[in-house]
Amino acid sequence: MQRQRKIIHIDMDAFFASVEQRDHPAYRGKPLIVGGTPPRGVVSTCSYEARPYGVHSAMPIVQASRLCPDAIFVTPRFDAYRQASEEIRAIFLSFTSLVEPLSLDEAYLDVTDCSEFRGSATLIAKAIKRRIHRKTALTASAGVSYNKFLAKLASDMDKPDGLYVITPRGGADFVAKLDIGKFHGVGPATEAKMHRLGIHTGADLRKRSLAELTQAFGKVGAYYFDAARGIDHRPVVASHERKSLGAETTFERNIRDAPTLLACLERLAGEVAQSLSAKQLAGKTITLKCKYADFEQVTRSQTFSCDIRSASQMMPALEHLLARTEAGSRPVRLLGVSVSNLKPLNQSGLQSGLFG
Ligand code: TTP
Ligand code: MG
Repeated sequence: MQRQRKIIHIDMDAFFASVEQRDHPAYRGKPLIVGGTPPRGVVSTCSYEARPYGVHSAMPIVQASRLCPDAIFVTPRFDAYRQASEEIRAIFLSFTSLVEPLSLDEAYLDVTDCSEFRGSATLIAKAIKRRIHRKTALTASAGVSYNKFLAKLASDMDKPDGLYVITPRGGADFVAKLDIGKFHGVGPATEAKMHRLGIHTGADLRKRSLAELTQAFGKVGAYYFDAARGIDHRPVVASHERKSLGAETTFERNIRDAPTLLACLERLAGEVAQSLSAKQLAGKTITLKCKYADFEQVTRSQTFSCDIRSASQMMPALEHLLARTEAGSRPVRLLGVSVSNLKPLNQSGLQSGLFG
């Protein structure tokens, strides 16, 4: 029997906006919106004072200013956010090396083997929150549970400045009441499909057999089957252990024309670059995966001596790799891009990334 794990998920509160309010006392206690500039800019995030107006991330700035005309609008200062992110990461690493960052403001920690506070994950989470506040003057919310799926949901339960624990006893009940859209990996498309199948909550999901779920969702069906029971075996993968980072897409219809394939690669490269940056990693090897309409799959890789971090670095290589497949003459159903040979970006890497 596998040992019960102790997982903490930490997520900073209104991260970009909180940094701005910390650094500009005039913004404190006011609706503050951080984002791009109109007409095309979108909201990165907003302070909690702006949330009752219905403003949220990814909303066009134009719409946010209609909802909350009195808000203060500022553009992001990524250097400041990156610095705060490095400070919180150092705090995580002072408790355990098993830290998996998801973005600048969010990480999973596996504290199963932490001896501090007699191994109490709840007390460790409190201590982390306290240290974060002392070091950065920012608040974080923590979720504590026995797997990643539940720890992440828990951190959202008591925001801002929250601490919420889902115990092994409480896990199944918590999941039963959960909206299906809140399950890890269920995006809008899968949510709609679940609804069509009559699955609206965790309790509905639990009534479905493994066979039914695998038939409807393929391999991830097994993940949903476990998740409905509060089970999630995904390990916390420390960023230095991560082998590769990738993104892929399956087309609704098979694609033959090169411009469409290249446009798709550009989008995937952008996604991979974004996750590399969020996790502060760089890689040396780039791999293109191509699955033809008949499901035969090939991969083509190229290794560089310099670090790969940006989509503009990836694109020439991907174009070259695509030319080494039969894409175009054979219809393609799936394309994937991944970067491997990863290593953490250090401070100097970040600097050259900003100015280079
Ligand atoms: P989140 O943790 O999703 O949001 P948040 O920290 O602002 O608020 P919450 O208290 O609800 O956690 O994202 C972290 C930061 O990432 C956020 O401050 C800004 C940035 N971000 C974007 O730039 N665009 C987006 O669409 C999202 C979701 C976040
Ligand atoms: Mg956050």
